[in-house]
Amino acid sequence: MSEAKRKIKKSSCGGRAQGRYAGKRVLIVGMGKSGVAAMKSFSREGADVAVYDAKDIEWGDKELFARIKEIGLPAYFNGAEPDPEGWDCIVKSPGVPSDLSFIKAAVAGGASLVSDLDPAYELAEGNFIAITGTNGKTTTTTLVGEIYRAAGVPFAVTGNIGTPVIETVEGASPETIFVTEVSSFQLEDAREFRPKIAAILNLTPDHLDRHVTMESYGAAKAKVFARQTEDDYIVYNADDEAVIKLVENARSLHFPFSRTKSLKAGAMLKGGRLVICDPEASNGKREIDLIGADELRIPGAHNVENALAAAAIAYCGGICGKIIADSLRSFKGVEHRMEHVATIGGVKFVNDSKGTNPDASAKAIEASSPGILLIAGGYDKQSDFRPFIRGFGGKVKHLLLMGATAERFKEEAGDEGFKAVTVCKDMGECVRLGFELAVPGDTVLLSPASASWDMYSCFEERGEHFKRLVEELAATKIRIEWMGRA
Ligand code: UMA
Repeated sequence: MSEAKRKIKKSSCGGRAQGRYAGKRVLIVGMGKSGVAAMKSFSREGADVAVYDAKDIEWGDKELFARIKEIGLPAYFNGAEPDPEGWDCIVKSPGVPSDLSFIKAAVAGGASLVSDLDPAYELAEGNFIAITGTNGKTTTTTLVGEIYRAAGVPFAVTGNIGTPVIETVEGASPETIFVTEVSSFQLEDAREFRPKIAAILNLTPDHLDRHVTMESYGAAKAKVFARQTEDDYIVYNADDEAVIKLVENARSLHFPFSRTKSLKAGAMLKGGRLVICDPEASNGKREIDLIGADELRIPGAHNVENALAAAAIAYCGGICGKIIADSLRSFKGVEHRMEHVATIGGVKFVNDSKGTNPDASAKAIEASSPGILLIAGGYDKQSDFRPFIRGFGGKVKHLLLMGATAERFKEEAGDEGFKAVTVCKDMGECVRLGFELAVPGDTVLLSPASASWDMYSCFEERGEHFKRLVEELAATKIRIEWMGRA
């Protein structure tokens, strides 16, 4: 593809629909990060805003409640249901399911239903890169952000990664690139969202408690490219059959990546090196050699895939090979993803709290050496743990389980003949027991294969708790050793 074509052009229409919501009756559903950001943004746009949350915000978040009262917004909290009549738009937070009765009734009455993705896209100056898939989203999004930082392009890393998209669009310029992590929950309600570059990293069962079937989970993910045209790019994993099938009918320019195949065009591994092939490169550089896979500082085969995806995205965005290569070489990974916390008495402690489904945790095991004391379990998304347990391949010595999935996890481990299992009352007991059972050279790995929402508000809080417990353990060990010497 030509250099000129690869460059992400300035947005031709600036904010695509500023003023669209002025005077409209908008109900914001969910007062978490996304809802609060949407409330501010829609109020600024001149919409007639009301807010809803199932929780008791008056007592749960006094500061937020006081602010809502101060602005004078109609508020429905703690079981109060809004009248479904008369809304122009329902802005639903990603964690809220669509089948709440008042939402269904409002939509039946003519209200449009959106996540924060469409309004953010409509209000934004600049262009979007959207990265989705079951796993690897956060690592790939962060890495793409680092590449744009190195290239000196104005950018914002945003979305499911932790900052609501609608919060980042204010103050952006037509040159801004929004490097956006998008979840199936956000995409489900997308109608207008059209990223210049969309990427699908992989597709394995997750969130089936919400989407019910793999088909509807895949259909939600497919919305990332549904509005794209032949001027846009779809970057996708050519090693993943489910992804290949999903993107078959995408109208955008296909630019795949692969760890195992040789591709005519795309990012791939060639003789242990990451390369980009582009037979149509206008500057004659058909093959760009980036770096050796052994130069990556993020461990595991899955991270080679994430690096290839990031390289492919950045190449489609017009970034030169040298900047891509340097960024890949220096990238150290993200917090809560295979994060080395400490080594105590020869036992490594690794925080992979971002392992929120069995497939993500399988990758953590693949990237670790044998001798794993695995801390797992959490919120129940109805995932089947049996294939995950079958994949331990002799590397896991003991399973320490906590949370809502603990008992089912134990049962499914038993079905697979894995008996070294202890159900613990909380994370503290898991960490203590893991250390007791470990010998020097082993790894105590927190990779729960489950979401955190039964015991924590988010996976970050779970990871922070694990890190604090490990630090306390290290301090106790030092104290005991010191007393022993004294
Ligand atoms: N609520 C209701 N009724 C319900 C369910 C929830 O009123 O039936 C209320 C809750 O009481 C709470 C609010 O909704 O006050 C929470 O909304 P939310 O769950 O959408 O959370 P936010 O704080 O807005 O965070 C969301 C994403 N959360 C989810 O998708 C569950 C965050 O992704 C994201 O970082 C943030 O928007 C900014 O974009 C987190 C996540 O876990 C990381 N994502 C899932 C994942 O990665 O697997 C998809």
